[in-house]
Amino acid sequence: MRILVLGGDGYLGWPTSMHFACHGHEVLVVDNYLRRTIAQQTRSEALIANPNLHARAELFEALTHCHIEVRIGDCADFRFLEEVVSEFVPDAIIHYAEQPSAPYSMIGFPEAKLTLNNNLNATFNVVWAVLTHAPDCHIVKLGTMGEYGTPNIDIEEGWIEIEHNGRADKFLYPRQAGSLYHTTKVLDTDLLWFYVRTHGLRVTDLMQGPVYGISTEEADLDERLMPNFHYDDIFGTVVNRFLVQAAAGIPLTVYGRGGQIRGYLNLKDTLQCLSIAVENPPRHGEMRILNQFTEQFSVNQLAERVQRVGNGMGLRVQVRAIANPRKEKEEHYYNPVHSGLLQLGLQPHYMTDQVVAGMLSEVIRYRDQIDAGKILPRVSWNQSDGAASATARHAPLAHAQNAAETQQLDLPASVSALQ
Ligand code: USQ
Repeated sequence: MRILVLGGDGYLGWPTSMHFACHGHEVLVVDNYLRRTIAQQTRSEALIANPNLHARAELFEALTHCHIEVRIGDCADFRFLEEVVSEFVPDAIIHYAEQPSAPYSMIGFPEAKLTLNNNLNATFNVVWAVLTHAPDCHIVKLGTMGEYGTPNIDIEEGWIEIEHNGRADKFLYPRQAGSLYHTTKVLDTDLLWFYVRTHGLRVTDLMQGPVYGISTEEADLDERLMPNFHYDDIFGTVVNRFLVQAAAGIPLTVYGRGGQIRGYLNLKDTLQCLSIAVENPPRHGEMRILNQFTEQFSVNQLAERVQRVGNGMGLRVQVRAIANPRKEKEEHYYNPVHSGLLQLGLQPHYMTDQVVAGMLSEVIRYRDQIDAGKILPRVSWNQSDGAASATARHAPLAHAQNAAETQQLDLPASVSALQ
């Protein structure tokens, strides 16, 4: 198949591109390095420095004889995206091209505006590029379990049947996200569902939980092919952060009471899920929604596991509850269905002690590169606590208050133009 990966430089985008290229597909990746730019500006660089996409693709080809085509450009720029889609005419688009950090989206106005503009414009442009130039193309959209929030009822797989005053109908399951980033994903869902209903698009929406891991079959070939492994408070997800903290002898940062439950999955399973989605396209006019995680844990359970395994390896891992910078339920009911991908053949890699030990050993190899200054949360969901959030910005931007000042963010031209 001809597979277009949007956001191909990311933690998931790059391993996904290698995976499909190694499985006989023709892969074109697109990225504008927005995440790299933001990571530099917020001092959130990854643990292991990654070469740029052209260099990574060249190295990957030398090692595997599999080719990945690279285009640098901005999916929020419709002219650029329609050119790519009309030339490549993909069978499937994997759409990761979004600002993916919840904390970044909560720093303040410029960051929220960037997240909203970038994410919605990219999705809207994908829809129109497909309608105009590749109407048979299957759009595989990375959604998030965070769209559902943590309701006090079971979470269904995308849809819910509702009976009301003696009548019944099926609707999108209610969504109530906990950050502006997660809210842009809710808005994406609505946009896609509208165009599926009215224009017959074929869409798979993968509602993914937090991903962990550093290893994939292809990334293991050379450290320069590794995913961008972030451990800071802005781009690092909780398991990856705990692994780095354990390796560096920093107490594990449990936010609040630690009863927050989420559905997690290994990076290797993200790749499996993407393959399953691409190989099983929905019909025209169908929006298939799959909850993409393999097991659920509370933050406390994760901390206990990393502590136990780390101590077994001779580390002295401490756990410390710190004030929660987010607004989220710290004790709650959580029971999401996740049978769709299993029925389609997903074979999970569970988070066993052995898997945690393997990840810890890998991180320990890079212990000298860990910057302890990147660990504590700098972004508060509580706007009155703005001073803390401002420290997450590049110094000259700390007092940006209006759209004109946000131009200083030094972003790709089309993103800045949309502010
Ligand atoms: N947490 C801690 N300590 C930390 C970091 C996080 O207790 O040091 C807690 C958070 O408060 C939260 C949970 O761990 O309750 C998960 O946080 P996270 O940072 O791993 O994940 P999140 O911000 O929700 O976002 C990540 C990805 C995002 C994706 C989402 C899936 O960055 O792109 O959409 O996971 S989900 O969480 O299911 O919405």
